[in-house]
Amino acid sequence: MKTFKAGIAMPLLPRALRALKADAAWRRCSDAPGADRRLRVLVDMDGVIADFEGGFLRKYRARYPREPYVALRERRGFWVSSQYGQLRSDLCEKAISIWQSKNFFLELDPLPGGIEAVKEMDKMENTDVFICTSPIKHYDHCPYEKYAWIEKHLGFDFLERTILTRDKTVVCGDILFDDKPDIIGVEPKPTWEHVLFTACHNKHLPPCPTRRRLLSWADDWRGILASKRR
Ligand code: UMP
Ligand code: MG
Repeated sequence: MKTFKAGIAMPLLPRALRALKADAAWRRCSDAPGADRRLRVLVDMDGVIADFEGGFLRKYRARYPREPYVALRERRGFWVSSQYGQLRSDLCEKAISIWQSKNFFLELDPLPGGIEAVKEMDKMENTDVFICTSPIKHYDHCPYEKYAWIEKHLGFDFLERTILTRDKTVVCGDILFDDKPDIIGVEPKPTWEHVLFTACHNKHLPPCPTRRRLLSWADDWRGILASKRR
């Protein structure tokens, strides 16, 4: 019979606990009705818990102090690079150079209330929270820095709950809090309800009767979660 020293068995314990939680999360996917139905919440990173727009503008103005820029109140459309390209064609590449730089993603400030909300959600019963974020294709720094940012602000254990994908439609969940107005991909009918998180670039969009908004983390995100449990 095999015997294990305590030092070998101990690291297996957190893994076993994680496996149990993963199994519970799977049961949610099977749409089990009743009390043990778990809610899976997907939370976007840039523009929802990390201040991409503010971080971009600060670093763009520091690197290109003589170039024109778009104030946050003038931002329109999800793509920063497109609006800068419309301002002057060469500014599109200059904008892109900012988020391709080392430390750009790592040094983003958290958006007000976002970290606290995610931590609170994560402690709720029957709730599985995942960070679901799209890295840029210029991968020198971004994927590493996204993981590092999550570890720094949410803790090492949250890396277990981190999804990096360019296509969020293939991820299965109940709710996706995301600031991008049009989330499209290969799956025409994603399982999640997209709740549009208000950002400088989307706040001027006309109200859409079929889509809920979360104005900020001070808004009623708890009510949105509760509505999905009913
Ligand atoms: N992004 C661009 N171009 C832009 C604005 C943003 O490539 O003009 C990138 C930065 C982020 C990603 O990596 O898009 C946004 O990711 P989500 O927040 O949608 O996950
Ligand atoms: Mg976003």
